[in-house]
Amino acid sequence: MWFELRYVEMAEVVVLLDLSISPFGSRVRIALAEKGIKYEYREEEVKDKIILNKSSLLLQMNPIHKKIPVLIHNGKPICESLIIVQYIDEVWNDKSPLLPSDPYERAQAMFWADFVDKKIYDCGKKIWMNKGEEQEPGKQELIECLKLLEGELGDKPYFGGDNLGFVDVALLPLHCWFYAYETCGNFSIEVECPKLVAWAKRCMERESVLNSLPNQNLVYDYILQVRKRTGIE
Ligand SMILES: N[C@@H](CCC(=O)N[C@@H](CS)C(=O)NCC(=O)O)C(=O)O
Ligand SMILES: *[C@@H]1O[C@H](CO)[C@@H](O)[C@H](O)[C@H]1NC(C)=O
Ligand SMILES: *[C@@H]1O[C@H](CO)[C@@H](O)[C@H](O)[C@H]1NC(C)=O
Repeated sequence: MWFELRYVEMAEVVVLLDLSISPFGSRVRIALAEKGIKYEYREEEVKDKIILNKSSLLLQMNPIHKKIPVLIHNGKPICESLIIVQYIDEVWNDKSPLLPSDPYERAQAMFWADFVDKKIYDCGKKIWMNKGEEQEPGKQELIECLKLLEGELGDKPYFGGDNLGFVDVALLPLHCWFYAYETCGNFSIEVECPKLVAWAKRCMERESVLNSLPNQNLVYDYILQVRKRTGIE
C-alpha cells in the first residue's frame, strides 16, 4: 500500500501547450529546462502562417484567456507565463531556484519581470507595426526601457545574481525579437545597450536557454508576414 501511494505521488505528468515562436511560451520552456523537468510538448496549430487554430484542449484548459502557454500538471492547468514560472519554481524547489527567498528581493524580481511584461513587447510592436518616422517613439521608448533594465543588471552576470533568475527568464525570450526590431527599425540595440546584449549572449551559452528559444530569423519571418498582411510592407 505504502509503495503504491508513493508511486502515485511521484508520477508527475507535465504537459505544455505552446507555440514555438512565443516569447511567453519560451519563458516556461527555459524554466522547465533549468529545473530538468521532463514534459510533453504540444505545439498549437497555426494557419496562414500567423493565426492560431486553437485546440479544444487549449480552450478547455484556458477558457478565460484562450492563450498559450498553458502548463498542465497532473491534469490541472496553470495559465499566464510568469505565474507558470513561479509555480514551477515553487513545486520543483529542490534545484536551481529562480525567485529569491528573501521577501524584499522576491518583490524586486517580480517588479522587474512585471516591468518587462508591461513595456518591452509593446514598445517592439510600436516599431514593427509602423514604418519610417512613425517608428521613432517606439524606438526611443524601447531603448529607455532597456537602459533601465541594464541599470538593474549592473555588473552582475545575471539579473538573478550569480545564477539565472526570474527576471532573466522573463526577459530572455524578448531578446530573440531584437533582430526583428533592429531590422524593421534600422537601428542597433547593441550600440545603445552593450551590457544588456552581452548579458543575452552569456545566457545563450546555457543549453537550457539556447534550446528553449526560437531562432531570430523565424521571429523576423513571422513579423514580416504580419507586416505584409496588414499592408505595412
Ligand atoms: N500574458 C500572457 C500572454 C500570452 C500570449 O499573448 N499568448 C499568445 C501567443 S504569443 C496567444 O496565445 N495568443 C492567442 C490569442 O491572443 O488569441 C502570458 O504571459 O502568458
Ligand atoms: C483547425 O483545427 C480543427 C481541429 O482542431 C480542424 O478540424 C480544422 O481543419 C483546422 N482548421 C484549419 C484551417 O487548419
Ligand atoms: C539606416 O540608417 C543609416 C544610418 O544609421 C542610414 O545611413 C540609412 O540610410 C538608413 N536606411 C534606411 C533604409 O532608412
